[in-house]
Amino acid sequence: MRRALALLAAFALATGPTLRAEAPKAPADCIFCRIAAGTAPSRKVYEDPYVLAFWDIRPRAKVHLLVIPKQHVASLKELDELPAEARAALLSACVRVAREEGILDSGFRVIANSGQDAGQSVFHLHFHVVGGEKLREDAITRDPAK
Ligand code: DGP
Repeated sequence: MRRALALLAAFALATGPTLRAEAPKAPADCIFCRIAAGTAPSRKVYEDPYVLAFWDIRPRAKVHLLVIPKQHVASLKELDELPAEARAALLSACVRVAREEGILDSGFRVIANSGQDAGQSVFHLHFHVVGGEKLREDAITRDPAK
């Protein structure tokens, strides 16, 4: 019995870091972490235990909101590091804020720029929820200059 327990303990020590889901470290200067923590200002429209939604500081449509997870992950590439509840809450929040801003039926777009080629500028996962007017059809294209 003692031998079995010792083996179990050795196994737990050996595999611990891979089995444990550790929250990724956020950069100290992450602006969206600071907004989520309430130490930087934002025009908040929705909050639950997993996500926060607020107006984009540089709106490019009549309605332009950002939906972020409170837990830091850099981009969609790291989506699987979030718990399933947060992943579900993110999409639900996109629909919810679209409804609350009155753009659910007129139409809206949800965009997540991920990485350099997509032009991501803030490396804390966020979904742009845009609408409130006719959006350009070609918002997802190759840069014609390249
Ligand atoms: P992206 O390019 O996809 O990484 O979008 C980042 C967006 O974040 C961009 O539209 C501007 C917005 N943004 C950057 N800093 C702030 C901020 O401090 N507050 C708010 N509300 N939005 C910000």
